[in-house]
Amino acid sequence: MASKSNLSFETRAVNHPNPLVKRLFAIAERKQTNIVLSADLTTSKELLGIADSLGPYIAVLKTHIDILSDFNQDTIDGLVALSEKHDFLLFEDRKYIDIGNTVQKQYKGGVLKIHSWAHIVNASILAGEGIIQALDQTIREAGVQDRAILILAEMTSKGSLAIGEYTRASVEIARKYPDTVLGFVSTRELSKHSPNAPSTEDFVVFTTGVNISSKGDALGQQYQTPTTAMQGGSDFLIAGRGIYASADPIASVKEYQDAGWKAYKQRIATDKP
Ligand code: 5BU
Repeated sequence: MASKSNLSFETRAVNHPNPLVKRLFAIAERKQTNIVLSADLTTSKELLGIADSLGPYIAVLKTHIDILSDFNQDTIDGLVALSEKHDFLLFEDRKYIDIGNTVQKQYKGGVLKIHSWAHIVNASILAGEGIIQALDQTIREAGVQDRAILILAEMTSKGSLAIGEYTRASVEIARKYPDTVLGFVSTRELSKHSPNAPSTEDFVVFTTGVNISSKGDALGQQYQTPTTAMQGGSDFLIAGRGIYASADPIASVKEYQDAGWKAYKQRIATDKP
């Protein structure tokens, strides 16, 4: 069994081969937070405003850059400056899903130039391994140390077909790209009971659909709490409306930060491999 979730981020950082994961774990320990803010705001002013005010409490800022009505280079410059100011990584939730050749163009180019600023992107393996090969190649060609991929292995929406064989194949493909695939977007730890797992394997689990006070929304979203997500082997908790749409986003982000960190501390104190 290759579960690393009973170990502290600090210990995992020491042994982890990926420099971006080392940096992510170091940020989490330094700021005592495993919160990923899903900042689904639709103007640059709102996005940069929330990133600045909540930046001190988060490890990663997750964007949907294509929902901005006024996207421009200043938006990117602002995000990069805030990620340095507050010490968080940028994750563009682009969910690439196409043939490798197209995805390379979408990742590197267009108006969004996602590779130039997002530390982390995610992709579905519905189209096969070529998509991961394409993103991996782009990252290697650029020769940078701080770009990586999450495979979208499960989804939180009702009726999601990202289950079963699709999820198993996500893990198998991730294993082939240890330098650039840092883990999964999934509702729980996936590789723990896998018979093929090498003992050094340490995928990072990002979990969406985290909300303290709601069970879901009217369009199929399904939530779990920070505590249940952490008990299921999640490492980083992605929360959006539960934080930014609350009456007091700073109080809310602190509440999520406390809940996530407490559950993390409990897990490393009690969980056994
Ligand atoms: P919410 O406001 O906390 O419901 O936002 C959830 C965010 O996570 C939103 O940006 C979604 O696009 C994203 N998401 C998700 O909700 N479920 C998934 O399975 C994946 C992403 Br992958």
